[in-house]
Amino acid sequence: MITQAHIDEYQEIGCVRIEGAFSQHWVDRITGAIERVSATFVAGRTPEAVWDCPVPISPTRYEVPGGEQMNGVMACAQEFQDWMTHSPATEIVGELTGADDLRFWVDAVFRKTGSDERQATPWHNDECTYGYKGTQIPSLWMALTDVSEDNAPLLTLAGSNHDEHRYHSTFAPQDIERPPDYLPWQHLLDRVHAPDADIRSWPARAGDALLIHPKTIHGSRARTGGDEGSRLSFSTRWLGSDARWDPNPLTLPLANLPDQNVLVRGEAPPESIFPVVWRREA
Ligand SMILES: O=C(O)CCC(=O)C(=O)O
Repeated sequence: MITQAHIDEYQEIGCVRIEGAFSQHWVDRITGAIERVSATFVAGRTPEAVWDCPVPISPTRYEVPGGEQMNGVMACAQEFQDWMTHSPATEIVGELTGADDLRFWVDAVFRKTGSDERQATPWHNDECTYGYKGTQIPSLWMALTDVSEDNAPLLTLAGSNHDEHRYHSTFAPQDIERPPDYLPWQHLLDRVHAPDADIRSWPARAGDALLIHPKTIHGSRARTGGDEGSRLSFSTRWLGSDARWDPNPLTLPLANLPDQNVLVRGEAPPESIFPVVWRREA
C-alpha cells in the first residue's frame, strides 16, 4: 500500500494522504465503536475498558462549540483493538516512518457538526507538549466521513516538519523559563498567517488516512457547507523505534501512570506500558 512516493512526500512536507487505507469494514466498525462510546458518555457514564490495554490513558469526552472531542478511548471497545491488530494501521505508520518497531500511545476523536466556525481545530503541532522525542512519533489520522473542502479538511504548513526548534504550547505552564530550543506560540501563529505561508489542504474520502509528522504544524477548517451534517475523524499517536523519553519543564506529564519512575530519560518506552505492537519483518 505504501509507495516510495508516499514516503518522499511525507519526508518533504510532513504529511501524506494514503487513499483507501482502510476498507469500509474498518470505517463502519470504528464509527460504530465511537458512537457507542460517545453515547455512554452522553448518558453520564464513563465507558469501561473492555480489553487489557496497558497504556496509561483514561477516556474523556468534552463538547466543543460545534462538535465533540474524545481522548483515550482505545480500551473502551473491542473494535479498536481489532483495528490496531488486524487493520493496515501499524504497517502504514511503520513503513512511512521507517521505524523498526511501533508502540501505540494515545487516541483522539474529532467530530464537527453544523457549521460553527469555532469548531475549526486550532493551529498546533503534536510534539509541543510531548516528553517523548524522536522523528518516528507521528499521528495517523483516519477519515470516517468524506471530508470535502467544505467539510473541515485538515490544513498543514508544508515543510514545518523540518523545524529545528519546538514551540511553547498554550497548554504548557506559561510562567516558567522556556528551554532554549523553544519559540513562543505566537511565532507559530505568525508563520501560518503569513501571506506566503505554504498551507496545504487535505480533503479525504472515508477510509483515507493522513500521516502527520510530530513537528508538522496543522489545524482544520470549520465546516462551511451550511448543512447539518458532520465530519468525523479518528487520530492515533504512535511511538517508533527512535522514541526516547526526554522531558523538560514544558512536558505535560503522562497522567494515570502509577509509577513515573518507569520513564527513564534517554530510554525507549517501557514495554510494560507501551508494548510493541508491530515489528518490521527481517
Ligand atoms: O481532526 C481534526 O480536526 C484534528 C486532528 C488533529 O489535530 C490531530 O490529530 O492532531
